[in-house]
Amino acid sequence: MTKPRILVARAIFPEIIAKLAEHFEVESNPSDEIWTKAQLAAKLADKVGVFTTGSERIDAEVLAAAPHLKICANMAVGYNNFDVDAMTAAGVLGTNAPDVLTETTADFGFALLMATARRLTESEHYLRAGRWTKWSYDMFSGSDIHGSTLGIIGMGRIGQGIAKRGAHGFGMNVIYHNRSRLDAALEADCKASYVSKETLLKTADHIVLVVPYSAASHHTIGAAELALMKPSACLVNIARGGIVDDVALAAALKDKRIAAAGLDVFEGEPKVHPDLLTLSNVVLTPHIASATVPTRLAMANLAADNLIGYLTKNMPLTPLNRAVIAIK
Ligand code: 8YV
Repeated sequence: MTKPRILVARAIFPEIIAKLAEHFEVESNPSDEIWTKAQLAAKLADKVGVFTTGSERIDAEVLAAAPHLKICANMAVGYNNFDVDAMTAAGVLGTNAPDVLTETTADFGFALLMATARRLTESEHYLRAGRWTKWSYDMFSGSDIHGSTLGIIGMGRIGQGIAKRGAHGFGMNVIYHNRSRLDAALEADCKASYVSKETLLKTADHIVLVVPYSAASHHTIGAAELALMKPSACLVNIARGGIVDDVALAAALKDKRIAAAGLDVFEGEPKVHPDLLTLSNVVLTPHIASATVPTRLAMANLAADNLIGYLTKNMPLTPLNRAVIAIK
């Protein structure tokens, strides 16, 4: 009996390919070429499943070229690369990779906050350039993390992980804004208080963005919001490009209207706005918040297990549009 055909759209751990190959005929992408939309659509013409990452956009046009497709398994918790409505209309299940990356990503959010507030990369570049000739009293003075007010926008699992690190580890006063308020037990666990977006912007010493990307969250931080922030404040974005208006942020950083920013995600990434590259008060990392070996392996395993679970037993682990399962 021939095995069902699936596509793995990006290079991935060999053991994940081997695991998938026990169940499926796998077309993979070991050279990690980034396919155009037309190439991806052509490759999906005879596939029942696809393993995607954030770089593959699955929309109505791609789905129309994939008549046999039943599942798209994303190796990411965020799934703004999926048009979920179009997938549901086409009877295609989407799955994401939640939970397995929560603590690793919260660790990184905190690392980026620390690096930004304490001017870590800026000072390292200075040292490496051979410019450190003497100590001085105000050299690379930044702002404190401990005891300061941490504002978190987006209080899902990762936001809660960052809140706990701040409140329990660094004695921070944690305030948050979210579409819905957490229940009292979760708030107590995170030692976090719910405030309006405006109060958060005005009172936080440091702001971390962990909100999922959608049309509604586009430019959650733009010129108006940056104007409300303290001039001493740091802004950290580990959510998605497009949550921050990068042009407005670059202007605010240039004019020192806020102190500094730490960015792991960018509008139009992997391109980065050229103004950000020239500024010293911004820490820039290439979308690596979930990048530890065990976590990336866990994410890849979860995506693979969603493909295997759905295509062999009709039982995906982390479905996004559950309605599709009932229809099939
Ligand atoms: C991924 C992420 O590395 O999970 C997410 O939503 O942003 C990252 O952890 C990236 O999306 C690649 O799939």
